Amino acid sequence: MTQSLEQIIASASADFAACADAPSLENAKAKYLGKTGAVTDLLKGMATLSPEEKKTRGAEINRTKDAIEAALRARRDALAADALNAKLAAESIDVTLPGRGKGQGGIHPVIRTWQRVEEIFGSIGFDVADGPEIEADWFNFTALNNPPNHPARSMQDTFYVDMNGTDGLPLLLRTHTSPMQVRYARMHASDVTTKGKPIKVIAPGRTYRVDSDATHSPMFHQVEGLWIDENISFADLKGVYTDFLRRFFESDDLQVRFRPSYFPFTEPSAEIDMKFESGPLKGKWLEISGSGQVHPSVVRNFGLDPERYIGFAFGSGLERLTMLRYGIGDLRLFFEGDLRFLKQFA
Ligand code: 2NM
Repeated sequence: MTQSLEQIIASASADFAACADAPSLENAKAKYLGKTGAVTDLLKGMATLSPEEKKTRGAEINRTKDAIEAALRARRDALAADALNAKLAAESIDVTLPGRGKGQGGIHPVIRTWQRVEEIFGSIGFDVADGPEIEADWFNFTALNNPPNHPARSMQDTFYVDMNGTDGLPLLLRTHTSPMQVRYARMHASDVTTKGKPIKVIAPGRTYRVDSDATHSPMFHQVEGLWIDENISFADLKGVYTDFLRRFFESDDLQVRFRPSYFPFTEPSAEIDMKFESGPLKGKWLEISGSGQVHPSVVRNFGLDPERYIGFAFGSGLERLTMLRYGIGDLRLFFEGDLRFLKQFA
C-alpha cells in the first residue's frame, strides 16, 4: 500500500515528535532519509515514469524531502533546547539566598605585639629599622664579636642558605635581628659624629635557628634595641626599658631588675627580669630580655670610636612578650593556624 506524500510527511513528523533524545531521533531520520528510507523508495519508484511525469513527481518528492528535513531540524533544535533547559535547571543558583561572606581576617597576636612595641618605642623617640632576613656572615656574626668557633655559627644552630655567598663567605638566615643594628648604626654613624645625633633604634623581625621543641620554634620573632650616645649609662637603659615594660603590660608598678650575664657582643651584659605586683603572675621574677653595653669592638664595627661613644642594647622575644601579656602557655599555638586560638585575638 503506497502512502501519499502528505501521509509520509505526517508520519515522519509524528515519529520525530515521539523521539525523546538525539540518538533515537537519528534512528528515526534513517527511516525516512536513509539509504533504505521512504524518500529513497519514492525516488526508486520513478523509474517507470515518462520524462514528463518524472519532472512533476521529482519536484513533489523533493518538496516532501525538504519538509521532512525541516521537521527533523525543528525536532533537533527542540531536543537541544530541552537538554539545555534541563541542565540549567539542575545547576540552578538561587541568587536570592544570602551570601557566604568573605570572612574577616585578624591580626596575629605576635604581630599585635610587634605593632605595640613599635608604637611604644616610637613614642620614646626610637626609629624602626627593617632589613634582610638572609644575611651575610659578617653582619650576623663577625661584626657582633662572635668568634669563628662559636657554637652559634655551627651547622647545627644556623640555617645556611649558601656556604659560598658573598666573597666566598656564607649567606645564612639571621639568627637574631642584631645584624640590622649593625647595618643601621653604620648607616647613621656620621649623624652621630658630625651632628651629635644619638642613635636610637629598634629592629623587630623574623629570626631563625635550628631548634624545634615545645619552647623553641625554627622561626621566631625578636625585637632588639640600640641606643648610642655620649655619656649615657645603664641607668638610662633601665629607665627606658622599665617605661617600655610598664606600658606594654599596662602595669604601672611592675618591677625591673638587671642580673649579670654574658653575650659576646656586650660587656658588661645583663638579663632583664620583671615582676608583677598584681594579677596571676604576681610576685614571681620573670626573665624577659637580654641587654648590655655594646662591646668596644662592636662599636668600632659600627664605624664609631668606643672611647667616645657608649652603646646600650637589648633584645627580647616577641613570642615571649605575647605569652606573658595574654597568659599563653604553649609557644606552638602561634604557628598552628588554629582559628579557635587566633580568633581570640582578632
Ligand atoms: C640581646 C642581648 C644583649 C644586642 C646587641 C646589639 C648590637 F648590635 F648593638 F650589638 N643588638 N642587640 C643585644 C644585646 C641583644 O638579645 C638577647
